[in-house]
Amino acid sequence: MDVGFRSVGTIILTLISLAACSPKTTTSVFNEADYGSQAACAGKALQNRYIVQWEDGHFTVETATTVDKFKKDFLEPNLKNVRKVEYDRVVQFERNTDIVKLADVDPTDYWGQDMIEASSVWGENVFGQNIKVGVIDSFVDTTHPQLWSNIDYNTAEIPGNGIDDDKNGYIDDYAGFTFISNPGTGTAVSDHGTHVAGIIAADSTKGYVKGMAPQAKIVPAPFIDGENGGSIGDAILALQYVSTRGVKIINASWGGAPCMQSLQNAFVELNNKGILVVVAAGNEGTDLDYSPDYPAAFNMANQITVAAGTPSDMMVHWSNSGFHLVHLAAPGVDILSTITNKRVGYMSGTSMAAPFVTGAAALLWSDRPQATAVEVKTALLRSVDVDPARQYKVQTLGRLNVRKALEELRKLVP
Ligand SMILES: [Ca+2]
Ligand SMILES: [Ca+2]
Repeated sequence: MDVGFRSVGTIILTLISLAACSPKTTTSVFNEADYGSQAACAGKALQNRYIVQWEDGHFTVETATTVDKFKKDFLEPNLKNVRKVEYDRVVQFERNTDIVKLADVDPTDYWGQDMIEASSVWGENVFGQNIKVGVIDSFVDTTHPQLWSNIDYNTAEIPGNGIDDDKNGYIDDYAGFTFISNPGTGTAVSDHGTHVAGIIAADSTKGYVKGMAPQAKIVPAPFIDGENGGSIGDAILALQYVSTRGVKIINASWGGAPCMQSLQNAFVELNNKGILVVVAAGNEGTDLDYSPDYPAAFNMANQITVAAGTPSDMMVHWSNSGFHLVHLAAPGVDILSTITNKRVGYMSGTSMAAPFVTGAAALLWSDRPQATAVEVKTALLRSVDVDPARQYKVQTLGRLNVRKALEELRKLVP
């Protein structure tokens, strides 16, 4: 199987180098044929929005009423400086149910943190100090008593005055920045982002939830409002934003992007900046090696893709898997974390498993700030717990153990 993957890679590289030698045209940077013409690319497209990557690597999202107008008014005049254009599309959260479980919640249920031996790391005064984490998700309730002190506030920005005080291109980005152009229906605010943020960095001294890295700082960059999903273009803008805010790690608990070269290019930009991206494998119960889904299946050097395990330390049936493309498992069923309106509740999904790995990476990096993203990833993957009787269907066959991961990183980075 490995040989097969390598030969596919060789063909792609050849095509790219040929394309680089040809003169650039509107058709070569914007292949409209990918729009709805391939079954694998049949994601819901947002037809009036175009993701543009410029030759210097940065991204914008452009709008136009028709594709002809876009090409004539935007693409042709800017062609020299544009590297790639794609239609924008919709992606969804990787959660198993839309419902937060509030009944039968045990507010002292730390099965996930216990299984991966987090308290052993906390016992060494390793809490994620000085590490910033980007949460690309839905709204994060920064007023939650367990979260407000662990938000990375941009103190050069005065909130709420409608002015970009620090001139970084984002107006009022005091507690992160919002990138939502595909609004949800109804009025309910999704708890997803608040729950994910709490698993990573809830302040365990201020309530029930034990965040993995309780002194790390979150940079919220919401791009999904709720049940309608969010736009890939907004996700890319959010990834780009947090990368300018000094984050070492980004949590991406969403997926379902079909054939998105732009999103992969955005991951390449993050890789160039040494940022680690932790991605939820998805909850369709499929094998990503055979039915790839993005960003989970990008397989970038700076990427970790996470499956979900149960309290009995087995792969949960709805978790996506893959011996090649999914790296490890982490707790993902009935996970206690922060939700809106100052509450706590359970949620389940690979969306909940990924932030355990994100928080573990923050712990490791705070202990070895000089480590590279690849070293942190290597330590996390080399140190998983493997039970021969019930191996996970993932590359490492095992489940996160943050105590062993820290030992491994200290060997790698003495
Ligand atoms: Ca600003
Ligand atoms: Ca301001």
